[in-house]
Amino acid sequence: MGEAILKKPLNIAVLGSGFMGRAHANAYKQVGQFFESGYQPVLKVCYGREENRGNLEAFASRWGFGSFDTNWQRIIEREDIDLIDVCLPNHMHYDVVMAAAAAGKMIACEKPLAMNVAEAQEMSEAVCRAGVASLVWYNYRRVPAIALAKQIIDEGRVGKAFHYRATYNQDYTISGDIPQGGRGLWRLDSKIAGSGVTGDLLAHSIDTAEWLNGPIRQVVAKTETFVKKRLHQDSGKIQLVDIDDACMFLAEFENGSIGTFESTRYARGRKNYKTFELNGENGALHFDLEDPHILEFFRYADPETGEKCEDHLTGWQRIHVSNAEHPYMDKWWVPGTTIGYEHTFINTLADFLAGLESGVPAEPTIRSGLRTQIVCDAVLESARNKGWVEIS
Ligand code: SOE
Repeated sequence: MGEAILKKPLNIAVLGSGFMGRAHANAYKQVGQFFESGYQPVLKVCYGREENRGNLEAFASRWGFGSFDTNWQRIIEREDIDLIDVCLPNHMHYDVVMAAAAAGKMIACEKPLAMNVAEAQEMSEAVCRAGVASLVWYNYRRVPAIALAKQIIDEGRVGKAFHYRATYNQDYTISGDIPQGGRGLWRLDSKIAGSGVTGDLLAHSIDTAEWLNGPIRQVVAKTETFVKKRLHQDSGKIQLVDIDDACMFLAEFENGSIGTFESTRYARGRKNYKTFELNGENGALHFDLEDPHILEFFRYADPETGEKCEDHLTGWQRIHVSNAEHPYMDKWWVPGTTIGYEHTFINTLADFLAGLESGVPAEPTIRSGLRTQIVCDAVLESARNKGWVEIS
């Protein structure tokens, strides 16, 4: 006979019951099964709009929430809630984060953090003032292969960086018959989303790039909107589309390397094609999210001795990132087996909980996540003004 160790409950409110609401709810339910933590997330309440009450009720019961509510302000006022998780359309992030910080709640917010830098700056200040723990869900940092790339860079195996090349391409908006606005398609409405692919997809690429290769110093961008008018699901009218359907930009990094970034929702055949390649003096790395367990590494020189590898052995190594030695993988299955998209959220949450215990916050917090918003806004400004924009 023995007694189970009781963990400290962490009472969660998930605001939003769409794609991200599901991904996060799953993470809260799974994390304690696979990672050691003194905290046990408890799905207390979820929020959705009154118009979606039916869906919300079904969502609450499927994921085992204690209750649901169609009033998010009331949820934030609840004393029994520790953490507000924001899985709402982008135009709501500011109001919710400001209210949650004022109420002294921990906050986990989906990306992009805000509609623009001005909002993100205020949100960051509010969170700092309140002294609450926070997180922005840049989940791709927790793809084991991307975390391994970070480790390899930190070990000096890539060396002085010359080129960074990123893509994030999808193809789901090519048809002009797809409406804008409403559930699932609010990403096409600039009043709700803030921007198109820049905030939605390039924000991920920028977060990964700055994490791996350091800060971006300046950018020059070109955006395009291919379908200029679409039926709006809310108004029932044909309305102008003013999000960026595609965006490409050049970047100069503070470490002297130069980069290209490409993102579109019109790359026929591409579903969630997020890639990067980093070419350095000692080696190179390549990653493609459509093949998420593989990290390609080109080993040219030993970082310690600076000596070139033997000529007949140089070449790309295809690392199947599934060994217990690889980031996060000791928490999952046996070597050679794989994990999926949903696990990136579980890994992220595990880091957040570990940060609560150690006092060293998991990155990015809302404060450091502001950085990606700054770069996104610089990219959009550059596209508008057709010139380089420096990032302070
Ligand atoms: C858009 O289609 C989207 O769902 C993004 O909003 C997510 O952040 C991305 O990871 C997958 O694509």
